[in-house]
Amino acid sequence: MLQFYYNPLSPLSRRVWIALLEKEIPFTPITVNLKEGEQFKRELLAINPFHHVPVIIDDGLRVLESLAILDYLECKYTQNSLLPKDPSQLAKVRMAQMVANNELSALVIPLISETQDSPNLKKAKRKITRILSFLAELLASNAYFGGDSLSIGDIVAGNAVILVGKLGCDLSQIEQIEQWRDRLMQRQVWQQTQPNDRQLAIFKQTVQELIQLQGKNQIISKI
Ligand SMILES: N[C@@H](CCC(=O)N[C@@H](CS)C(=O)NCC(=O)O)C(=O)O
Repeated sequence: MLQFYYNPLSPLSRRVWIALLEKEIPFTPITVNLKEGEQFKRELLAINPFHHVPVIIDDGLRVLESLAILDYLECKYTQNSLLPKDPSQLAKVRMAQMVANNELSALVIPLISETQDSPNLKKAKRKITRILSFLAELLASNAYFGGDSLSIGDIVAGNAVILVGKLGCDLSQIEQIEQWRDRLMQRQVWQQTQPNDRQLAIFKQTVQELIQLQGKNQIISKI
């Protein structure tokens, strides 16, 4: 059976976790305790030399990098497809995915580390508003980025947007985004995988500790 190395508090693991559950792929979960530094153990470094989760091992194939894993799962397991065939829908799905991955994810750091009156926090929030407006434009009147059904774009962008919402960004400023977030959160898989308040507090504390240890710039790729 497919082995899934992950941590339930890791936002990038959550992308893969959701895809596995949404596609109803049987898997064995293996929790890596990042707080205890388990990712640096010899056996885990053999699986991912960059000491990151998520990683999957499927039929003897090791796949790391969350976006590569999502594409692999979609290609190998055709049920409950997460990618549209229509070119314009596919373009929208990929834009949502890439903008969330390349522009939005890094802004989680200032939301956690900056004080309320900090200019960096204000700047980050302004950029988040710009990103949310762009995502709303992509959604237009559709339920999801690829049309009527959930896609990889919704999984990657949805996780990032839900997280920035929980970290104090006002999602109600854009009605379409708030409704889309609510639509995602009505899905049983999303209710099962999103962190509760206690888990969110632990995640924030872990990020703060990493910032103190390594500095803000170094940890952006690690959350
Ligand atoms: N680009 C990788 C990044 C994975 C990543 O940074 N994972 C974090 C958790 S969300 C991690 O394992 N951090 C532990 C560490 O850096 O030691 C991906 O998308 O899979």
